[in-house]
Amino acid sequence: MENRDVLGVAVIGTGKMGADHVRRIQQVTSGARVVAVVDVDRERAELVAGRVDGCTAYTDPVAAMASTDVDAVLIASPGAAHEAALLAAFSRDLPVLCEKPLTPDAASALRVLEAERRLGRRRVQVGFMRRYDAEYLKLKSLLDTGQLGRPLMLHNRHRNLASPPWWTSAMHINDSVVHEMDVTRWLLGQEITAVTVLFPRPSGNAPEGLQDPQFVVMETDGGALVDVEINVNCGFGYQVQAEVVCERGTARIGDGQDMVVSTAGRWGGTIAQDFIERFEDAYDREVQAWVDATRRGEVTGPSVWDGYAVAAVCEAGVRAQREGRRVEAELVEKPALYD
Ligand code: NAD
Ligand code: ISE
Repeated sequence: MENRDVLGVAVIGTGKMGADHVRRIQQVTSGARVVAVVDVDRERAELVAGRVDGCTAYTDPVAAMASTDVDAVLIASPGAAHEAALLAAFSRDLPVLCEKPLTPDAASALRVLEAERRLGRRRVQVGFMRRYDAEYLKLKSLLDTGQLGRPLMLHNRHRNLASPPWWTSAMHINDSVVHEMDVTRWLLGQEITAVTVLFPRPSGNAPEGLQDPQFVVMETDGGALVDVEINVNCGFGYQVQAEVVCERGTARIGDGQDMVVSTAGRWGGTIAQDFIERFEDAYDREVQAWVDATRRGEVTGPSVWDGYAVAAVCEAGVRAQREGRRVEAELVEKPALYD
């Protein structure tokens, strides 16, 4: 790989995110090209491969990784398929960008962590892409200056237009709030120690039987309190907002006011309709950062430790939902590889 000018990437999973990453690598990212795509749905893999010159379609990730054209792997299959793909990439010592969640539970995340530790060096950047969003980056820089004093509370609103038919109440945590869990640890530099989930009366927009919205409260080892309104059938768009309350002030992002139009006695703007639109720049920056680091022979960004820590907090969150009580999150000791 070090001898090639352009990184040859295999994209595993060519659904909504995978297909968008293929487009991104071909049209936006510099220093990389897609040489292989993999999907258990052969037609889907062939459709996406057909859009890219010199790209081969596979149905088996291991076969794609065996190709000498492949220098690096982007995993965008569903979370349950990530562990097998990660371990296959480790066995060929290939660098990986793995979409969130690292894996669906703490035990499998720990297996991945142990496998990477045995390699003796980091190989994986985990796809917690809020860390690459311009507004989140600005918020993080401000907090890091210490001008506002210590952070006391973090309020988050995470709203999706509508949930797909297969959505479950646990997915509010594992699929959506997983982002705020990472954001909390990264923005505040603190670990999450306990989770409580409260349920307001379900929205009439939500499918029958789905607990939506939910209100998640997290505690941190630095004494901060974090809340997340997760509302996956808000009906009006895709909104992700965060406000940090510090000792000497507050800072808020995500209001999306890049242009305000006044006309006919009203003023207002537009609301993004999905994550692809809202976080387009963040995905671009995330993938470029991965390609650049990989070409330098480095691994940067969210680590397998971050993926594991969030998986452990998710597990606490799902138990908190089921058992209707505050549940503490437990982490193993952090290996030196991730200091
Ligand atoms: P999707 O269902 O649209 O696509 C998944 C694709 O993977 C499908 O085409 C499916 O056939 C294929 N697949 C299933 N098992 C596979 C396997 N073992 N090997 C290869 N391909 C397999 O899902 P999506 O919305 O694109 O989500 C994919 C990943 O991206 C998930 O991890 C999800 O959490 C993540 N995601 C991240 C964001 C973000 O904002 N960062 C947004 C959406 C999804
Ligand atoms: C999706 O998988 C994502 O990661 C989006 O960023 C999130 O907003 C959405 O709720 C998830 O389903």
